[in-house]
Amino acid sequence: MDDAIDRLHRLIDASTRITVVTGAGVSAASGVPTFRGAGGLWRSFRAEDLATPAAFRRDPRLVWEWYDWRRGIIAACEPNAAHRAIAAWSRRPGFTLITQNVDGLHERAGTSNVLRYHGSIWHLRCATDCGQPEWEDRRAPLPALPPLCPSCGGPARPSVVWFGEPIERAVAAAADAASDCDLFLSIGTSSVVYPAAGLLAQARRRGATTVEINPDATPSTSSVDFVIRMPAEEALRGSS
Ligand code: BJW
Ligand code: ZN
Repeated sequence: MDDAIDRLHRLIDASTRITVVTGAGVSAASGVPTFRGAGGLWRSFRAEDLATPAAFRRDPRLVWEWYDWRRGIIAACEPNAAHRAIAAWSRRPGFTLITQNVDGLHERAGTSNVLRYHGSIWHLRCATDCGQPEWEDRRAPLPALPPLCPSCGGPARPSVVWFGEPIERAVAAAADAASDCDLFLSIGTSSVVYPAAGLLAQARRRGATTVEINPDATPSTSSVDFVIRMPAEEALRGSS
């Protein structure tokens, strides 16, 4: 496995345009539960059942209880060695991080050029789209659920991307552009949620060398150039 890590370091040194996609596995060692797999149960709910506009319409308080609970966990977490290594890479010109994570740990590790593909759990927006721009609220727990829009007094929602919702146009366009790169790393994601999962194949079609870092196999495993079958925080420890 040391050979694979050496190979990764050589590739990073030799590449100008590097794009990284991360998922929940990158934050696992920080104590943030993943969505799927062992230990990935979100309070016995499936993400597919709560992270939807229909679930919010049906029971906004239940959905908010889930987010408030997660905000409380994340607030007590610190970035780990994987976040720090990616932050160090981000100081190179030509580097882009596309994260599916809403936890903000990459930003807290000092990463620049972060595309928050699925939004941010620390940002809220009006559920009725009254025109109020999204706002930041880092209180955990929130004093009342659901929190209210400061403009219209209607319910607010987390500014995240739920199933069936589009990726924010500018973010999707920037991620699409970043898939045109020399080296594309997929780290800590199950690669089952689209369109994020499609970025790797797109990068490969455009000629990128592709690498997966994940302790488990994913649907992308068979199509990458090589795999580092390890937890990200171990594979990237001391990497810069
Ligand atoms: C470690 C580790 C360690 C553990 N180190 N690794 C094409 C085909 C099929 C379906 C679709 C398709 N296109 C669209 C769809 C529908 C849908 C979809 O993909 N469904 C699939 C589930 C089948 N996609 C959508 O609906 C998307 N929107 C869309 O397509 O809109 C189209 C549209 C266009 C125009 C108008 C209207 C609509 C939106 C998807 C939004 C996903 N949202 C969530 C919730 C975000 C907010 C929140 O956090 O609550 O995003 S769901 C959830 O899954 C979250 C994650 O970002 C996302 C991905 O999960 P991730 O990060 O990969 O985590 P896990 O838990 O799955 O995996 C963890 C991995 O880590 C595992 O592999 C472990 O092995 C590994 N690991 N420890 C490294 N230490
Ligand atoms: Zn409003």
